[in-house]
Amino acid sequence: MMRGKFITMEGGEGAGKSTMMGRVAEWLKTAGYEVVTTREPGGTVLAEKLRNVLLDRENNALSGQAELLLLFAARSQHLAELIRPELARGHCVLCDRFTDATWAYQGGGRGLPLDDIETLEILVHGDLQPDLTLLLDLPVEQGLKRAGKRSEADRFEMESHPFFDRVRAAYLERAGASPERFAVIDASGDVESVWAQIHDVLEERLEP
Ligand code: Z5A
Repeated sequence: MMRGKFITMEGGEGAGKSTMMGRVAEWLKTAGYEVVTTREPGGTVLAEKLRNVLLDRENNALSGQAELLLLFAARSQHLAELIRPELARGHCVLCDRFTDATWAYQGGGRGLPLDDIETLEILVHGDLQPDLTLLLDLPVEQGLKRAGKRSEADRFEMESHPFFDRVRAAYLERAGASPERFAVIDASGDVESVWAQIHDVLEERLEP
C-alpha cells in the first residue's frame, strides 16, 4: 500500500493553525482521505507528558539544548507510535507543527546551532518529510494580539517580540528554500479569507 499523505501546519503565535485544522481535516475527508489529526509537541500519551514539561512556565531553568532534545524525544515517540504507523496504513496525517517549528523556534528564536538541529532531524526522521506544509504567516504584533486574548501564557508565549520576529523570519526562510513543499498563506485577514487561500492550495496540490 502507498504511504498516506503527511501534511503539517505551521506559523507563529495566534496565526490560526488550530482554527484551520478542523476545516482542513473536513476538506480532506470529503476528498476521500482517511484523516488522523495530531500535534507537536505531543500526539501520544508520552509525548504529551513531554509537552507539559516544555510548556510549563515554572521550568525556566530548562536549557536550550535540553529543550531541543526533549522536542526531538517527543517527536521520535510520536513518529514511532502514531505518525509512521498511520502513514503506513495509507492514512493522511495532519499535524499541528513539526520539525519546521524547531528550525523556527529553537534555530531562529533561540539561536541554537543549526547543525545540531540538522543532526537530530536526520537521526529522528531523515527519510520522512511532510508532503505539504501550510505556513500561516502574519505580522508578529497581530498574532500576539490574537493569542493574548486567551488564558495564561505558557513558557514560549512569555518570549519577547524580537524572539517572535526571528521565528517568523526563520519560517519564511525555510519556506523560500523549499517552495515545492511549502505554501505560504497570508493569515492576516479574516477567517474566511485565510480559509479561501488554504482551500485553493489543497485543490491545487492534493489529488483526491
Ligand atoms: N514549539 C517549539 O518551540 N518547537 C517545536 O519544535 C514545536 C513547538 C513543535 C506549542 O505550540 C509551543 O511549542 C509553541 C511553539 C513551541 N509555542 N508558541 N508560541 P502550539 O501550537 O500548541 O501553541 P501556539 O503556537 O501557541 O498555538 P496558538 O497560539 O494557539 O496558535 P494558533 O493555533 O495558530 O491560533 P488559533 O488558536 O487558531 O487562534 C488564536 C486566536 O486567534 C483565537 O482566539 C482565534 O479565534 C483567533 N483567530 C484565528 N484566526 C483568526 C483570523 N483569521 N482572524 C481573527 N482572529 C483569528
